This record gives sequence, structure tokens and C-alpha cells, in this order.
Amino acid sequence: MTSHKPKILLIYTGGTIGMVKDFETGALKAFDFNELLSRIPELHLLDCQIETISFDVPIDSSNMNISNWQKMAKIIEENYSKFDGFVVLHGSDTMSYSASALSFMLEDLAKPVIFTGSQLPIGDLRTDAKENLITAIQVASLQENKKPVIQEVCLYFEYKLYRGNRTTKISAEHFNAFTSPNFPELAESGVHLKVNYDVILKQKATKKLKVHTDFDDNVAILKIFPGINQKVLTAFFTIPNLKGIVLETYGSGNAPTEDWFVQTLEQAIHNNIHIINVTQCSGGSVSMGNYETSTQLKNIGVISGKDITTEAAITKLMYLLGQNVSHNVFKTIFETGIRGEMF
Ligand code: ASN
Repeated sequence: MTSHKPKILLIYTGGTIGMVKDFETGALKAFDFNELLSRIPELHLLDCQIETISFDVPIDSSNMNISNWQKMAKIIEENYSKFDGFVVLHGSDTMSYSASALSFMLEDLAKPVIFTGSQLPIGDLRTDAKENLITAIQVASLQENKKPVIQEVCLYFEYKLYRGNRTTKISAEHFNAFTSPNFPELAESGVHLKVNYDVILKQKATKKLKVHTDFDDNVAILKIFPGINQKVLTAFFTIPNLKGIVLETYGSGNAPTEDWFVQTLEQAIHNNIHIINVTQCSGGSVSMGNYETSTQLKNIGVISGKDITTEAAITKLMYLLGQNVSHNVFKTIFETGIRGEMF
């Protein structure tokens, strides 16, 4: 008789969750994945079948890059039909970027891809790793009528399941390290695991997964600040081959109205550089035209990032540039939510 237990693939990329202290330097570094599993015998008690795959060299997520995202996407693509869900163990520092990137790479995803990690290593007495890992696996195993309940890229941390491309890391200290400022949690883990069915993405079963791995890294993020000068702005926009920039502005998308500022941006747009307006605020949305200080940005063709996070904006920018979206429709496509990353 065949087992109906959900099959979960655990993908280990690195991060604090699997780190140990270097005896000589005292710094945390990644260690062997098999050792990680032997430290959580509870995994055998879960009502699912778990298989594991590890990056050859696990990394601190500060070393995350496009080629590692491609590696993750390929692992998921190659194993998609064999598994019911995927859990990605990842460092917390850049987890929101990776969850966003993977959400764009995996079009018509109909199975859960749950990112998780921890603030303290799994071997630490006070570790948050066990709860995060065990519940992430349970979330990935959730099924109704033999179909996965979660069908999108998520991030699970400290009792909360978030849409991955809506998250941002807010604390280097607290176990509660992430937030989703503009979108509700998809599930909460207490005595029961409560899914917020009204907000989870539901995919059409008929569509096949498409994996897009081409990203373009000719991009930058520029956070404006009172006192920013013309030299700094000009230097950004003369980066060779630059194709797009995420501009972090004030409040609902406001920026200086001085001529040199607006004209530099206008010239850049004229030179086919896409400028995405996102807010520096931790919550809320860009709404160009609300104030005089954003009207000029709207008039010169700056793209509205609406309520997107910076992490999702920069990865969406690299993704759309990688797909060679034509210049005429780039603004319209960027301003449209494609994976639930903006309203
Ligand atoms: N530096 C670690 C990483 O992102 C931090 C963590 O996982 N908590 O890989």
C-alpha cells in the first residue's frame, strides 16, 4: 500500500540555523547539514516524509546572490512533481530578498515554498530554530482534498506565516524578526494552526509551473536624505549600463523639488533607466500626486512602487529586466501586482 503522507523537500542553503562557533575566532560559521538533522530528532515524529538537499557549501545569507537564487529555483523545478511542498532553510539577513526573488521566478506555483531560519543556532539551548523548522514543515504539509493549502512562496518565523514578498527583516535581536507591514499574515501558529483563508493565493490547477531564472543585475537602490547633493545623484545615474533604480523617497513618495534633482531623474528616464518610487516608511503606500513634492515625479514618468517593500521592488526590477519586458509596457507591468507583492 502506498503512503499518503505529504512529501516535503528540505533545502538547506545555510544561515544561523545550522551554524556553530569557530573555536579560534568565536564567529558563527555554517556547518554540515546532516549534523543539523541529527540535532532535531523530533522531525521523525512529523506526519510527513522528509527528504533533504543541501547547498554544497552552505552560506551566511549575506553572501546571497542571483546564482544562488537560480540554484534554489532549479532544485524546486527538478523536484516539483516528486514533492508536495518545499521548505527552504535560509539565513534571516536576506531571507526577504530571496523569498521575493523566488516568488517572481516561480510562475503559477501551486505548491508551498516556505522559507525559514532562526536567530540562534539549532544547538543553542534557547534556540528558536526548532519551532520555526517544525512548524514550517507542518505548514508545507497542510492539505485539503489532497491539495496543498498554501500555494505560494512564504516566510515562516516566530509563530507567523507571511507572504514572502511582503516581508522585511526588522530586528537583529528579537525572535520576532520579520514583519509584513502592508499585508496580513497568512497563518498564525498557536495551540492550533490558523490559516487566513481569505488572503492566501489560490492557483488554477490547470496551469503548469514556469520557472524564470534570468535576472539582470544592472540595478541599484538609492535612499534619499535631506542634504543629498547633485554630485551623489549624478554619480548614481552615470553608473555604466544602469537599467533601473529603486528610489526610496519620503512618506507617500515625496522628494525634493529642486530643479537639479528633478532634471537628473528626467534625463535618466529619457536615457531608458527605469525609476521605481518606494517609500522609506515601514508601512503605507506611494501615491504620487498627493503632494506637490511628488507631482513632478509623476509627471516625468517615475514608476509607482505603491505599497511594495524595497526587497520585492529590487528583485521584481531585476526579474522584469531579465525577462526583457519591452520599454513601453515596463511601467504598466511593474505597477501591476504579479505575485501578490503589491495591491
Ligand atoms: N547572518 C545570518 C544569515 O543571514 C543571520 C541569521 O540567519 N540569523 O545567514
